[in-house]
Amino acid sequence: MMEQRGIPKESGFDQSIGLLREGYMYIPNRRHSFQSDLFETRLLGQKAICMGGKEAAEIFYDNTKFKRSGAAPKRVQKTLFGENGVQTLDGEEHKHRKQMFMSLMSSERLEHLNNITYKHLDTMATDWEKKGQIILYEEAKKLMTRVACEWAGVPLWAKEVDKRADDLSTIIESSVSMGVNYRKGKQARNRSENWMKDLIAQVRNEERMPEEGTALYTIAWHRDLQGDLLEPDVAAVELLNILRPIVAIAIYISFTTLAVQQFPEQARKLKENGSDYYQMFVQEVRRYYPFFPFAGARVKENFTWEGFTFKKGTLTLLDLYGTNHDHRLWDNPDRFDPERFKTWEGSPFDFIPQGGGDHYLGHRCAGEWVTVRVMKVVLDYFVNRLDYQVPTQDLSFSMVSMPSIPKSGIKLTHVKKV
Ligand code: HEM
Ligand code: MYR
Repeated sequence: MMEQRGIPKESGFDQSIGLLREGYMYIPNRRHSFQSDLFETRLLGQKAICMGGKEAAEIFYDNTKFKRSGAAPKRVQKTLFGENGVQTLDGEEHKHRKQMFMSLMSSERLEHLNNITYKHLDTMATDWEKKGQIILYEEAKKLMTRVACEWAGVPLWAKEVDKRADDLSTIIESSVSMGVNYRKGKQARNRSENWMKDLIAQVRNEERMPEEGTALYTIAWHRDLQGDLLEPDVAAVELLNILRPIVAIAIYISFTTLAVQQFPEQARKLKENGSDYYQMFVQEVRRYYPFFPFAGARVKENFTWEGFTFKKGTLTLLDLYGTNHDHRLWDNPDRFDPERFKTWEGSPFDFIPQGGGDHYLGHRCAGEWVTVRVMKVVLDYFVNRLDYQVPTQDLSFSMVSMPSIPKSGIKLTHVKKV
């Protein structure tokens, strides 16, 4: 019989405060001090397992071992995810719903996204030339709101852009918050869901005819395994599962520009080397900077791994940030080095900024290709089509508040198209 080892246990009644206090480093700090890829603690008033590393990721994305129903805290559903969306599904129902998302990610649709992103960026850059200073994160939110809506087939009036961008980014920024910010996040979600519900109803009543292949069309007409259309509030949550995270790319746009500023030697190679370097640079931005801290699931059935027993129902968090910075997987993980991706073997379990495993069969982010594509278009534009200056400012970012956003929002001056 295999020896049953105990999981290292964190003492204390509940560590939710510790998690909020240490943010992205909460799991990595304890993996380090326990010298263990997994440990037990208490979070949100219950026993929880935290784990990280390539082998842990492989286990976490094994659908026979973990499930998602009941995993996401209600608070996170009321703001970030929405209720009853793809994130909460399991089994055949999940596979079917996920296929709906992945059908939006064809190479033609990604090429279209590329062109839309370039078009809106070029229009906004003309406007930036007239301003003394811009705050890149604020501009990127508006850019990505325009891109998201056009790509998804969602109509957007020019006068609406600021309000919609504000709501969509408030949902993201308030995903881990309390008090007044949490309430603002919930209100922003409610307004956004109502906006989506109206559009879905218009499509179903044939008052509106979005182009086939767009998210609005696909989600409005999607049928579940029983052959029924999605409930209107679920369809609204899923359409927001497209719009909201596209707007979240504004954070990666800010980090990409920060990387160009912080790592001039690596950025110079963008001009010297070919398009592969853009891909590697963007991958390194996603690996290096903190964004999504961890993913959550529940143990589906009792099982034993590495001598540790995982009990049915236990909340389990997978350390995304820490796995991307695991020194056993990455040489000098705290060095920004795009060239490490030249020799990266492409494992679905070691580079997991947007989750791991398989896009179709598991919960790995449906929008990973969208994210990379948009980041590359914007990076190319900033390096080859724009001149700008970065005035003295606080370019730091928090390793505690989630999601982390560069503190100054990245101020740029003297923006000029070249
Ligand atoms: C799921 C991160 C952008 C759509 C996820 C997950 C993470 C993630 C960590 C969960 C993985 C898991 O639970 O195992 C990010 C980050 C983004 C981003 C950091 C950067 C902006 C996008 C975009 C889209 C998108 C652009 C859509 C166009 C989704 C969907 C899911 C998801 C639909 C749920 C997948 C499922 O449950 O099967 N994302 N994402 N995300 N993401 Fe993203
Ligand atoms: C998205 O909008 O889906 C992508 C970006 C959201 C980033 C939010 C990061 C903090 C969320 C932590 C919640 C973890 C719940 C298990």
